[in-house]
Amino acid sequence: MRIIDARVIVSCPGRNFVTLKIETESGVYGVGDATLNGREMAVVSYLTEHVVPQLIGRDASRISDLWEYLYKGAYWRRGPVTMTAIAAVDTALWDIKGKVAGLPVYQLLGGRARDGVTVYGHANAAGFDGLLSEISGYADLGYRAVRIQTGIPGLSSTYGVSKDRMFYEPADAALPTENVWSTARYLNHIPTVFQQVRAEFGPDLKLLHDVHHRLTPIEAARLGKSLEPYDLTWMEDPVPAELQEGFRLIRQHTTTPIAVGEVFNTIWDCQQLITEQLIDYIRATVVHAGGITHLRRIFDLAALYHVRSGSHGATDLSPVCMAAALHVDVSIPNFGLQEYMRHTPETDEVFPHAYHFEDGYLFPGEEPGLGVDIDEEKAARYPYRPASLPVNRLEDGTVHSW
Ligand code: KDG
Ligand code: MG
Repeated sequence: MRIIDARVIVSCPGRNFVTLKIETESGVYGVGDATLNGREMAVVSYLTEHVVPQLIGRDASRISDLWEYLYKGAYWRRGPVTMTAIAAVDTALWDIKGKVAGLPVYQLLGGRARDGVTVYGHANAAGFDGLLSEISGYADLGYRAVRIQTGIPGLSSTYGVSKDRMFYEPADAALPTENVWSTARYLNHIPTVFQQVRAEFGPDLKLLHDVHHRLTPIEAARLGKSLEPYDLTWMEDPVPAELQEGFRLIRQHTTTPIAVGEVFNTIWDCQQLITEQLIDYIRATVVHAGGITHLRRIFDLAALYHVRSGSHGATDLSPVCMAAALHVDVSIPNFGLQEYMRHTPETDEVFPHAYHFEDGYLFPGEEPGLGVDIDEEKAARYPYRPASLPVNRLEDGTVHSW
């Protein structure tokens, strides 16, 4: 089954998405997400200039071989641009394999290991009253897990607090906007928020929080310790994770579970974190970690060390990535949680999909392949708009992690 065409489609139905569509001689085609928020066109160029020409004429059924060919064959390994491009090819090939087999991809990955995929939503508001009503809204929809982000007194904006009530979109301008950050204000405020939320909602609702790479290990240790009474499901990205051994320090001080991985591209980014049991949830994704093939390798390693999955599912990961993630989630033994930030109606219209939400769970659907498509005619109505993620500075002007 030869590949006869591969096309990169860029569209902005509410936000930018890059999609790879691979067509075979039999007429069966597959889709893969290639979106790298704020750096979309770098992946478009990598795919169109370097990858697509190498795909034409190859056998679409040889998923592992093509993965190795693109990874080892480039000589330059790893990195978000390369791995997002490889992920798009890999995802599209799994979609094709499922369609050819007449089976949903999760069946090819071993079948269901659970009935539904437990998801968490994003409750956020600048102030406490708004936050309570957001959390109640999610609980009413059936969510069992909610991520809590809130404004910090003294800071005009912070990560995770939306301007739009329903859809959080941090890539808010063509060139980066700038935020101001204070670790001291943050560390003093956050435990008071969780104390009130836990008191209000009782012990059963799973509560999560994203630190978004802003602390040092000892600061993260203090935060984790101060949050222990409120029983968080996880504290996410407490520190920038280039220094994997830095997590040892956090671990020595707190039992608050740790989740990390949304910016990881390969198993080498988390090998030490997993094998030294320095984390509890690995949040790598299909689109940024080399596709279904490589993500499964990461989750398999994690399973040996009692680390569970907790995949990233922000709105900048397209419905194609979400569909692929759900086939993985439903089939692996060590599934933990799946993030589910809802897409805008325009996005859902451009990407019709079989997955659906019910009572706190997502279900991948039973269509052959991934059960997701791109409507190219509709996609063409939404041209690309440059958008960048913000940059963060401390109050004295020093550039800080965002
Ligand atoms: O593109 C960056 C976003 O996906 C990221 O900021 C969202 O941290 C995030 C999350 O956990 O969803
Ligand atoms: Mg995050």
